Amino acid sequence: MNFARTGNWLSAVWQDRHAMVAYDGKTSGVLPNNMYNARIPRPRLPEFTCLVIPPDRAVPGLVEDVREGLLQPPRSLPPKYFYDAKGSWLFEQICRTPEYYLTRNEDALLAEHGRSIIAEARPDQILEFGSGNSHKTRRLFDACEQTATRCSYAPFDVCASMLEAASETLQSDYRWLEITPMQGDYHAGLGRLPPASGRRLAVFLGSTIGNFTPGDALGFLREIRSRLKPGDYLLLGVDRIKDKCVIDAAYNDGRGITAAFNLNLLRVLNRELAADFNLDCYRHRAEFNETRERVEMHLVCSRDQRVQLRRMRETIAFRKGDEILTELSYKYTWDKAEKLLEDAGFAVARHCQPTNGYFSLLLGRCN
Ligand code: SAH
Ligand code: AVI
Repeated sequence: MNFARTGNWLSAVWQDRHAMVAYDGKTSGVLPNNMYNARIPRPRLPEFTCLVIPPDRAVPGLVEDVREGLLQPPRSLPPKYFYDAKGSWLFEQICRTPEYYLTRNEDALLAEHGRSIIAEARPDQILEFGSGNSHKTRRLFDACEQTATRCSYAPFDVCASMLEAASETLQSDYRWLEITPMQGDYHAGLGRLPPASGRRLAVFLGSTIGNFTPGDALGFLREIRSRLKPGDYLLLGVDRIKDKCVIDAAYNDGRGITAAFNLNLLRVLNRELAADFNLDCYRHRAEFNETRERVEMHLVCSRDQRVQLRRMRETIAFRKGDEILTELSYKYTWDKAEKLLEDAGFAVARHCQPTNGYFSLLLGRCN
């Protein structure tokens, strides 16, 4: 696959979307599928500004993470830096690729079981971690409408532009929904989230839990549990172990969108650290490691090069073949997914999967 070619068309599409975003007066590239309708002027929607959630404990920032992870081998960076406005938009495009089965399978499960999930949890508030464009969460709002459940929605994400645009779009479709977008880093603790009265349904979709190591995943779900009370619920989406070819294809889509998403990390470093990564010198590599039950995603340097990080007054000497580990994406068995939820202090109330067994949607109850 020639990334230079696919990268060009993706950049053109991204710029075109942003021209329309400016036209619409919005701040992010989150627009509906039928993009070209966005050229038709629409009545102004209410505008949202994120509530910024301060860190509850110190977490390294980009400079510390780069100092710790990138300056010497083995090189790695945490995946949260993927999600600037462009990275969030690229992730949306990944979700639409035919190879990325995760989104379609989870969405189908939510469509099928959303109503019974809402009927059981009867939430006063849906609190979603890593909410992104909140697209699949619509299945829960639809179920709320069908069951006359009136709840509020608190999406929590690191990407403010995505949160604000998603909130505006949601509000236009669900006028009754009280939305409070919250911007912050969930690794920095949940202690500063605004308290909620009534029943809570915490939601963590997309198998984003797979981007945590199993130990960190358990720690994070326990932290969520500690913010909930008996009678509250957690809805968790988990990707399952399956044929390696299916997983490898999902992380190496034919149009090079995952490659562009991965490479965008270097663009973030160029912008934030006044660095001079030449994106043409790196290629995307992602493969399912069957022994470790995880996809390992890398950027591979294709020739010797020196990179300046001017804001940090550092230089990195890369050799041809050097790799940066950019993401791990753990996959679970049916049993391991349940054990994770139980070990975190939830009782498994429901566990749904499609007939192909590709994905798990688990509802955990706080007893
Ligand atoms: N839930 C959506 C999006 C998944 S992509 C879906 O299933 O499609 C992962 C999301 O988590 C992104 O929106 C990203 O911005 C967010 N995210 C990643 N790291 C984060 C962090 N440390 N704190 C808060 N949000 C984070
Ligand atoms: C957000 N997360 C669950 C995605 C995943 O599948 O690990 C991110 C992603 N990386 C490459 N493609 C999608």
